[in-house]
This record gives sequence, structure tokens and C-alpha cells, in this order.
Amino acid sequence: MVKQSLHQGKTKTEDLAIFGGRPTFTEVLHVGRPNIGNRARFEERVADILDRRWLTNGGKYVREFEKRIAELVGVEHCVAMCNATVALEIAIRALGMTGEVIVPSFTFVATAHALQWQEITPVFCDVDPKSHTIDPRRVEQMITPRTTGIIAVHLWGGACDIDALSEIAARRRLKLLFDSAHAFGTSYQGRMIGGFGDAEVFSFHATKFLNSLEGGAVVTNNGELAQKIRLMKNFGFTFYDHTDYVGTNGKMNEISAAMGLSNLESMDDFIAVNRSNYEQYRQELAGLPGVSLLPYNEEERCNYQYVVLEIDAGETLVDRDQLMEIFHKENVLVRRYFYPGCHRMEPYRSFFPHAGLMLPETERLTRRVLCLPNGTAVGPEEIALICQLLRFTLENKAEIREKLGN
Ligand code: T4K
Repeated sequence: MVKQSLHQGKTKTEDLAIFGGRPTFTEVLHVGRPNIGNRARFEERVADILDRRWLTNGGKYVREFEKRIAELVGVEHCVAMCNATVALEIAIRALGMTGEVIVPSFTFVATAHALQWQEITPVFCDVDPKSHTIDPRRVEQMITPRTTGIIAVHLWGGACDIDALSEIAARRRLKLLFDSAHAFGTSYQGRMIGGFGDAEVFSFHATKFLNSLEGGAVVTNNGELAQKIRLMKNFGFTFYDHTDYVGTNGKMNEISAAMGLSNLESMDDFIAVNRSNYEQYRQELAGLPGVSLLPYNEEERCNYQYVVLEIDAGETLVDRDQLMEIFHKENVLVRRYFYPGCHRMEPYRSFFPHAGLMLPETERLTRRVLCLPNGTAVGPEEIALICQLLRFTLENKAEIREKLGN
């Protein structure tokens, strides 16, 4: 938990740090502070790695991590990697995707870059306004003779409409890959995310629900595909001095796997903290006009990692970017993920200058979404202050807007 002095009780707008008041927090609160499990277990494993002098290249901890992930998710194969971006790149190549691949623009730019990096064109598709995930009805409209696949993203850990996407992929003979970077530990219709489509990719980056410092994995039930991916992430070596196809270096190292394993042992604790934080946000932000909290489907397993607000500036008067500025000055580094949308980032903006016309929901969400801190680094006291700050701002919205000069 963050240890810091807190300056509470803003009673007039001049008390806001943006107008010269003292910031609510003396130390910065981040979205994406890592969840850290049992340190003693991690340190024991690190000592063993150093003693055994086996640091990478298919070591025992990577193998154990892969086994544990596969069991937990209920898939036959897990190939651990150095990060999810490289895991996506390798999965895309191993699946034989070429030409054009349909992806949401409302995602972290790594999803699109993993395609463009190998000269495959990402074709941006709009998302469903409720779930923020790719809209299957729009997918069909984006298919051309060059389309070879779909990469759908389980954004914020909420599952895409997997049934509809699987049906389209099967009927149109397209590969279906899920970017499940946010969705480790979550389920869809009672089945764990990880076993759908041709393959799924998890991220174990420091900011993710479960981290291995940096890390990622491809999971699949397709043994042939898994074997190909396993070789590709190790330069394509089939024996000591023999390759059958091009490969790269996507290996996870032993220290990362040790961190991943130690965090897996604390996974239930992380979920409990995330859930309780999320519930507190839900209660304390309830009824704030113009502010809605993205719900989790609680009939499924959720990791509750992301606290995602949508700000309707028509009601709040102070818009999302102004709110972000106010929070930053109070030392709460809220994030406007995934602004401005991949289609507005280079090189895509130059390639497709009019892509936004096809992406009205994406354009809307990139102006509205604000992510708040969650995870084991924040606790009830901080959350109460964050919620008070938002409430205070909106209670004084007209005056604040005036002062901000809009
Ligand atoms: N697909 C999707 C849908 C993704 O969201 C991502 C990654 C990927 C694919 C690719 O996965 P990887 O290749 O990374 O495995 C962060 C993460 O770097 C990125 O992994 C993540 N998505 C994305 C959503 O968030 P930034 O640019 O926001 O990172 P940064 O450095 O601003 O960190 C966020 C906050 O976390 C900071 O305010 C500080 C805090 N932080 C960060 C680190 C690394 C810490 O407190 N400790 C730390 O060690 O991208």
C-alpha cells in the first residue's frame, strides 16, 4: 500500500491543485502498479536459478510456468515468451496470416504493430459501445479478398463476442487469433479465456493483472501450431544446428518465469483486492451524472484489473481531458487508454487518413474513457479520496469549467 501523507478536504475550487491548491497525494498514484506476490518464494527461486546457472533457453521454471498456465486455462499447449508483442508477431506468422487482417483500432497499439511489423495491413474495425470489443457485425463488412484473419481483443478483460466471431471466421475461412493481453484469469460462458479461436495471446507485462516482469504466452489446443511457435521463438532451430524456417528470439527467461510462478500463487489474493477496490469505486461513484463505470459480467470469472470510466462531457461540463488534467495535478495519474485509437497513430494515420469515418464508436470512446488506479498498490483510503475528488469536481463543474476557460 502507498505510504504517503494525504491532503484531504477540498472545500472550494481554489483548493484544487490545478488552481494552486495542495495536491491530494504527495506521491504519484499510477494506473498499472505491478501486483507483487510472495517475495520470499520469488527470492528462493531466483537463488536456485543462480545456483544452477541455468538462466534461459527452456529452463525448468519456464517449463513449470507453461505447465501451470496451460492447466489453469484448460488448454493443451502454452508457449511462454519474452512479451506479448513478440508472442502476437510469432502467432500471426505461424498462422500464415498475410495481406489484410481485421483488428479493432480501440486497443493498445501493439495489436496493430504486430501485423504492420511484418507488412500485413491492419484493417481497423469499430467496436461495440457497451463491451468496447470488436463488433462482429462490422467485421463482416471489412472482409475483402485479401483478408486472411481476425485479431479480436478481450479489452479490459471482458470477453469479445467469441461465438459470433468464431462463426464468421469458420464461414469465411479466416484465422482467428485473440489478443488476450488483459484477460488472463477470466472466462467466457464458463470456459477460461485462452482456449478459443486458433490461439490466444496473454501478456504478463509489469502492468498486467499477473506479471512476470515482462512476459507473454501463446496458448492453443492445436499441437502442430504450438510446435511451430515453439521453434519460431527459438530462431527456428529444430536441432542444434538445423532450422526449417525463419525464427526469432522470443524466449522467456528463468527470472521472469520465477516471478510469474510466484505471482500465480497469489493470484486469488490479487483478484480479491481488485474486486474489493472495484466494488468501492462502484459504490462511491454511484449516481454521479455523466460518469459511468464499465461493468464486469459477474456471472463469469473476472480479474477486475481495470477500472474504466466513461465521461459524458455533455453532463459533466468538465470534459475527459480536463478531468485528466485535474487528476494529474492532484498526483493521480489516471490514463486515457486507448487514446487516440490506433488509426490516429502513425503510420496508420498516414496510410488511412479517413479511417475514422468507419469508426464512430471508437472515436467516441477515445474521447470518453478514463482509467483509474487499481491493483494491490492502492487501498480503500486512496480510492475514497479519488472518488471524493471526482465528486467535488462535478459538484462544482460550472465554476471549474469557467475557470478552465471553456
Ligand atoms: N495487447 C494489448 C491489448 C495490450 O494492452 C498490450 C500491452 C499488449 C498487447 C502488448 O503486451 P506487452 O508486449 O507489453 O507484453 C502499458 C504497458 O507497457 C503495456 O504492456 C500495456 N499493454 C499497456 C496497456 O500499458 P504504457 O505506455 O501505458 O506504460 P507506462 O510505462 O506508462 O506504465 C503505465 C503505468 O504503470 C505508469 O504510470 C507507471 C506504472 N508502472 C509501470 C511499470 C512498467 C509501475 O508502477 N511499475 C512498472 O514497473 O503501456
